[in-house]
Amino acid sequence: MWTVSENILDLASIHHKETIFTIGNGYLCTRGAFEESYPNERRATLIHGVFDDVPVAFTELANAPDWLGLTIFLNGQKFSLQDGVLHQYERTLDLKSGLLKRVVRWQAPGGQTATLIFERFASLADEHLLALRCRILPEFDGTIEVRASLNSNMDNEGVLHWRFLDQRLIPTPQGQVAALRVRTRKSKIELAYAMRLDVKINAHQNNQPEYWDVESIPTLRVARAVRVGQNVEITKFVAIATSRDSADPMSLALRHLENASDFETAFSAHTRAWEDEWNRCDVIIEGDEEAQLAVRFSLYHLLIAAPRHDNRVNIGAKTLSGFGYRGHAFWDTEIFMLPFFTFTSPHIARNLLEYRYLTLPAAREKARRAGYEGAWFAWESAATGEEVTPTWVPDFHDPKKLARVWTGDLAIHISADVAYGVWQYWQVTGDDEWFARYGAELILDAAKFYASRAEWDAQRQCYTFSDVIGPDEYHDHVNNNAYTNLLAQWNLQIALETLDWLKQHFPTQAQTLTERLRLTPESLGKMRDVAEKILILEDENGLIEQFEGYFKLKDVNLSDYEPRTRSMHEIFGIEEANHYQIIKQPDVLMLLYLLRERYDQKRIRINYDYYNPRTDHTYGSSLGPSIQAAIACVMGDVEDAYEHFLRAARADLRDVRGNAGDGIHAASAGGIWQAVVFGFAGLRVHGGEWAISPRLPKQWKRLSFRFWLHGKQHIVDIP
Ligand code: IFM
Repeated sequence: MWTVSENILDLASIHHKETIFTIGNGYLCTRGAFEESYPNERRATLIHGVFDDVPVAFTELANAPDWLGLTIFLNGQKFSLQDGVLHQYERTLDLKSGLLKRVVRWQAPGGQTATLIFERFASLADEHLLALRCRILPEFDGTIEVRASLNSNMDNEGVLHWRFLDQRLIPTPQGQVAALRVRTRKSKIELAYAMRLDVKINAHQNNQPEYWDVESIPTLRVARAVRVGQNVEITKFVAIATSRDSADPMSLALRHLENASDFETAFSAHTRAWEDEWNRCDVIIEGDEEAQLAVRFSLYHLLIAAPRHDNRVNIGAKTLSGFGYRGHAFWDTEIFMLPFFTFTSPHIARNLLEYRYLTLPAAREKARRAGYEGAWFAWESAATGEEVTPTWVPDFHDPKKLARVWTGDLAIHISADVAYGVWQYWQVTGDDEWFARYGAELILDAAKFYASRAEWDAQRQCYTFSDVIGPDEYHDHVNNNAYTNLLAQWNLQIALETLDWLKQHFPTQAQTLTERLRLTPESLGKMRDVAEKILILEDENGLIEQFEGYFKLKDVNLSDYEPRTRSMHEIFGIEEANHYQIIKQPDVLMLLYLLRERYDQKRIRINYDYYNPRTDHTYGSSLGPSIQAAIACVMGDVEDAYEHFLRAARADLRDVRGNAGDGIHAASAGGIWQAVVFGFAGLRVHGGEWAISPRLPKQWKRLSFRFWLHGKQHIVDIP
């Protein structure tokens, strides 16, 4: 199963389908909007790092000029699926090659019929290059006209980020090139587009498109007389570069366009690049087509959003496939997506972690402003790492009212999440040089933050973290969230280990960091003290209280609210949900999952049995089900695990929450890989060693995947 397809046109689900059919190459992604426009579409191309922060309050990825536009006329009648008669329709995304194809047999209102085959890809071999081919097979004698445009009048759902700079026609040895330059209004990032149109009739080159100098929409146009049975082939090549890549982005774009000779050659290079990706990353599941497709679909979407040549960007919670969360990165990266990259594509994992390294100044500033030391990373992070979580958003009960978002102020677990990603990368890759150069500083400065943030409770003789929000966002302003306390403790412990290791193996770097981070005997002593005396709310049976007072909240029986189509947050309301034990996503269980080597089966079981029935699995956070599946596997509850796994698998493909139109649920996609590899296959690594303990769903006949450990690739094949 390598294809996601549809054979019925459903313009009512246009946003969902645009997300599903997104193509991309780690530099940019383009949603699966059609070449021709439709009302209400969310046509978008999002390019890594191209953020702008006016006129919005919080920075967002600016919807780049549209490169897809192709307006087609058959005998003067504009091709549109809303008119005429649609005799055949099929759209397929080939996950293996990243090719989006649409086959349409359409009869114009005047009776002229033609088959139109559209194909597009964002080259993985050359990340600046995009290709779109349209083949038209007319069943009439008459004319065909095609207008190919670059449209800079794009907005982010009404918000305009672009200032038009200029456009012109550039003659090149390969033909006329239409060029466009625009710039973001505040961040002043320049984008250069270069477009060429190659036209063939019955395989013969026929290359003289006409240039239309439509302001801000440069267009190349061809109109040809055609006869029944002829084959008209239009290839639109577009190259894009930004001032983030070069001081002269237009020259860069033109060079990349020049390298594109024809569609087939560019496509071969692109498929070879995809072959390499899948050789590293593919997961094979036999006996369960839905699971197989869902896993490949998830990995495809992670791979098209993954920066391969840029460590100044991260992957947003909705990848580059939609406007949701404005392109901001969350803990979703380190805790949900990163393990997939660390185990299969360490070069990508490094970029993602180096992004955090580059945002250390902003994280230090965030901590300093709040009165603390060390690095407190932004809950929502964009170009610089400054906190960009919106403070107010429309209330889902009444969009005319505003609801306060507390995560940017209270979610302190993010620093330990980053440290977790760094540590796991090091354990799995054994990349000591990288760890000494980047990783150690991230871990130590996050630990410094916790040491300074911890409050001494003289009465109980312990350290506490008051007024926080944990992974379960149904409860805010809580004290001593277990996930936060225990992950901070872990962070403090590994920070001390890291410094010892550095002193032994990289003494100069140990010295540099000791000075740079002012790691005095007192501050190290404080780290040790907090790690030893942090408050842990665990009873004698091992049941952990999610936060202080959680067990005193009103209990809830979720089956009393079934059947339902809304989250419990929506049912109870934001304030009221705080008073119940209902949780949005694994919190204590998330902790046990991450630190599972520290907990025995009995302690995990008692917590699993308590928190599992109190979790809003279906409509709570999309981050929950995959992790719930993985932890259910640890329990040996394979049927339960499979049920949770399917919830995650369907999140985007079936649009379970109705918000897939905002973009792919990237954390869920990464969690799906973890559920399969760490859950069903039971992969564990320790040092350079690894082991599996498979617990496959009964219909799975085979599970196979690859991963890298300490520079060596391993293949797991479970029959
Ligand atoms: O990071 C998550 C959070 O855990 C739950 N709400 C959505 C965020 C972005 O995916």
